[in-house]
Amino acid sequence: MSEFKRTLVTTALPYANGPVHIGHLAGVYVPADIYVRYLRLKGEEVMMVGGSDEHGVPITIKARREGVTPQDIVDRYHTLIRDSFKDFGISFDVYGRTTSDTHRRTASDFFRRLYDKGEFIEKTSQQLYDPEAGQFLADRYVTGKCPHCGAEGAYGDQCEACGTSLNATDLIDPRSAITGAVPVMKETTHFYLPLDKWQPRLEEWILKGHKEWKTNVYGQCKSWLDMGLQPRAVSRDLDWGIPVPVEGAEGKVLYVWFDAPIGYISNTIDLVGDDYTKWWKDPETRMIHFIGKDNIVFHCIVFPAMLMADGTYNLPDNVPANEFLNLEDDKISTSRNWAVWLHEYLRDFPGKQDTLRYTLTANAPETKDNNFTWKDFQARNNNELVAILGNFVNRAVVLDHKYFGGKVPERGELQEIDKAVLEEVRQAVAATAADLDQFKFREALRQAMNVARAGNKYLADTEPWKVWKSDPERVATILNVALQICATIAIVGEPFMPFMSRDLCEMLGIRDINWQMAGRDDILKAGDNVGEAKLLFTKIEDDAIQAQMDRLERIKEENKLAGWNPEPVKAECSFEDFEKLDIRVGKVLECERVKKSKKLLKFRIDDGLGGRTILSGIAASYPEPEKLVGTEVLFIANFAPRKMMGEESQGMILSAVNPDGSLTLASASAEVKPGAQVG
Ligand code: B3M
Ligand code: ZN
Repeated sequence: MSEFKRTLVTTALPYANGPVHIGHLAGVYVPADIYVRYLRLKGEEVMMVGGSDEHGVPITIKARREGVTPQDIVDRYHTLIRDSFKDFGISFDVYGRTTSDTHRRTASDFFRRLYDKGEFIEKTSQQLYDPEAGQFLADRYVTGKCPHCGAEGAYGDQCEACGTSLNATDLIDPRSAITGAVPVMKETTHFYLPLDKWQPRLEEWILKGHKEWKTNVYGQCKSWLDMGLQPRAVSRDLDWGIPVPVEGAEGKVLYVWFDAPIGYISNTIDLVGDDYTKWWKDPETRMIHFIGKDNIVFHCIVFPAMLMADGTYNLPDNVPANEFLNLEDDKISTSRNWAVWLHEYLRDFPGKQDTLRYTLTANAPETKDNNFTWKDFQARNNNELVAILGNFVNRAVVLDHKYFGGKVPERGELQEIDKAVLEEVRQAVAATAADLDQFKFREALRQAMNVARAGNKYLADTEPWKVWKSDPERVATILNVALQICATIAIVGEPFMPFMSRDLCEMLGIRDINWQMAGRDDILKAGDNVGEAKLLFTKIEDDAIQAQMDRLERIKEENKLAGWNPEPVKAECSFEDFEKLDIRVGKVLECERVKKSKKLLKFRIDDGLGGRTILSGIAASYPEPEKLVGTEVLFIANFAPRKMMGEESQGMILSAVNPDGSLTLASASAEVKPGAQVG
């Protein structure tokens, strides 16, 4: 890395149309933050750029639905998102927004420069148009059937079921997302970036020049390039966005994926003004884009082609894109509310940001989609952060106060076990760094935790509390070594768990940490003061986890109801056929479970004719059958008797099937004499 003087880290700009969730954190912001914190600790020059993506159709659709302006929507969510990132310690140097004046100007100038150089082609084509709304239907304004996988509800720019990126005109049976109308075709002219022109250079640059990129990223680029790049429209007929700065293009705005990546440049300008050229154009700066896998094509093909067309910018050096994080085995989805929202997490687990950062890194979806479960979250907190890291630090500090009044003790000669643990720590530190350099964050975290594991085992093996009476000098050495390891944890743990690191540094009285100190045996000097022990992590109890699982269960139920449709009506039935059925009202005299059956309840019914027994498969919906005694039910009286589980059933009790599959007994709405016929 030494041929570079500085590193510019960009993080995908989240759409300001909803809060951010654990998927955002795991895929982009936590790994990026770990990386920049690590570089800063090494003393490197680094800038971390973020911001909200405030254009695009999803924002206008949400605004329309809520009856507010798009600006209202982005103001609301930009603030919420920015605050969530701050709360989780994501250490942006700048967090901007694409509705800023700087961005409007920067993006507009960028387009104009390319236009003046003749880098666009203008094409007139037929596009989908909503005659009721009087508007062209680009991207998410149109939904229909995916031509690749057949899924319903695919968007005009992408099918979320199979991930294929689409053109609105590819959709089968398209519908306007605004009015539901069937779109018509209408002619319109747009500006296209001829990606095909850049294909040879892109191939040279990626396929030959960046074989070191992650396989998922390289593979996606290769398959795009193998398919052959096509010109791509970079303008839209919309009223929300940055106006196309060309005469005669009134009513057209820049396509959101044209303006959004320029947001990285605008936000840099917001922070450092004209000095932005140092970060964007100096070949000694390297640029790293942190993104999710659905953004790969835009960051590896489209944006680089834009930068090539301009000709004065650096290209990204690496794009360590992640796969997706699932939640409890199901795809995270904003529209289905299937997510853990960061602002809600903080309300439920105040002060536990590091636990989430830790869990998301330990399970990072680096090479394949991965899964977040609340049970795993609890186990990682209780069995790793509390039981290993927290326990070790706490023991070392408490024992130091007990035996040495809170001063770092002078150490005597090191024994084999002391040398061994210090060597183990040095190796873990080196391994952590090597993994971080290669964007392998889960493995890096495991190595960093090995420092705490080694320390914890060291205290368990040396048992200073047993040695104190016979050999206090030996205890001084042990605790000196243990406290040095604590200090290393504060350093190597900082990129991953900055809040823990801050508290631990304060406890140990160390300031101005840097990566080079990590693993050394003289970070703390004999005689230095050590503060009172303070718990770095606390246990998460079962009821807190249960509450989260219950919430998800409720959301699942709500989603089931929201997606429920009544069964289609059966084939026609004649009145004569209906009349053959003898439906009656009965009163329940007795009701109990049928032994050895999970499903069946046995009803004794007053049918006005001397009584009868009916078995019904509704036990799962009525766990307390005795409560049904005295209620009225409807039953079919003229079915032939039938044996079930060794008992005879003389009819069938009617019930309704609920969306969740449970059953509710049908009954008469007012009291009716047992035996009365229904018809
Ligand atoms: N807003 C898409 C997304 O959030 C988009 C990223 C822009 S990065 C320049 O997935
Ligand atoms: Zn599809």
